[in-house]
Amino acid sequence: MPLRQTTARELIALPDYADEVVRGLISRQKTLPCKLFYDDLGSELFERITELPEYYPTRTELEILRGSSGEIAEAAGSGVSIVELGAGTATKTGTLLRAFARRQMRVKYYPVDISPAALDAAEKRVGQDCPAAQVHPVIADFSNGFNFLQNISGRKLVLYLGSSIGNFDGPDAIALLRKVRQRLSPEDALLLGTDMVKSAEILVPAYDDAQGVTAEFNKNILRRINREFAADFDLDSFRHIAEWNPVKSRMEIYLESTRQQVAILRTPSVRVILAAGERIHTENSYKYTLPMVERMLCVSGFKLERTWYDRREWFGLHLARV
Ligand code: AVI
Repeated sequence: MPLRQTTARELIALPDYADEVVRGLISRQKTLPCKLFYDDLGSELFERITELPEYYPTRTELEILRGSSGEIAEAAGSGVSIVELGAGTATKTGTLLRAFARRQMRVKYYPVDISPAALDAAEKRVGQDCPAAQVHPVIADFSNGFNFLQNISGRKLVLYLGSSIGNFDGPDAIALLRKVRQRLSPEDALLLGTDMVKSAEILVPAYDDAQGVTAEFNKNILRRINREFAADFDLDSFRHIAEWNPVKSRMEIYLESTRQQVAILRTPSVRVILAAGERIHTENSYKYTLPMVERMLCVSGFKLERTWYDRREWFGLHLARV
């Protein structure tokens, strides 16, 4: 956490994303990094999103896992340890772990997350869903790399589920996958979940639900900025926007100012001037075709081996090797 000197005597600790936040808010197209969604309330709101009728990705991926875990375990090979990046509370992993437990004597499961509370919940859940699995939680922040993969011995299957990769722009997604690739050996594999391209009639409601949970999730980023940067954003003066961009193949999420307004950040001192209708871009969620997935994996040093879909082909689980 960098320290900023505000007066000769006073030192204030700023979060390490402070520069990114300030740069984003004073740019011509204002932006905020979507990783800031996930404070305690944001993580709770995201859990609620995954249960909404309009938000199909979570239950669709689970449908694939329920139908294809046996085949996935067979294709991954024998004697593998399962490492789940961004495991959260491990809601979807039980089915897959049980399929591995049927094939091999021991299943080691390494849920990796930045949140110790989520890892505690993951350990409890897996204890119930697959008592045969040995759980080894790993607290890690991916922005510091994937060194922890080196400390896990033997064959590995790395899971990156939920289309979390879709929240990274192309070059950042490739950089992340390359870093994972560098820590893997030829006998290891990656299971990547991606949300597939589909009609705007399905996509837009998934990111702008009738109950307004996603709107609340989006606005919570300003609540966090208010708390962490002593700011005074008026949440009621912003509107949640979710748009499908077919050219960039992504859902784009914004907060649109409903009036001309000035928000002040006090630490560090920044004035944010917003015109009526001006937007803060808070998130992209990329949707893929199979050639897009193949290319992303290939450029990152992986080779796509096999894909499993749900019955509507809305979501894909891709097994890739180095
Ligand atoms: C975490 N991530 C894959 C979600 C998505 O669908 O892009 C985040 C999300 N944002 C709004 N709704 C869900």
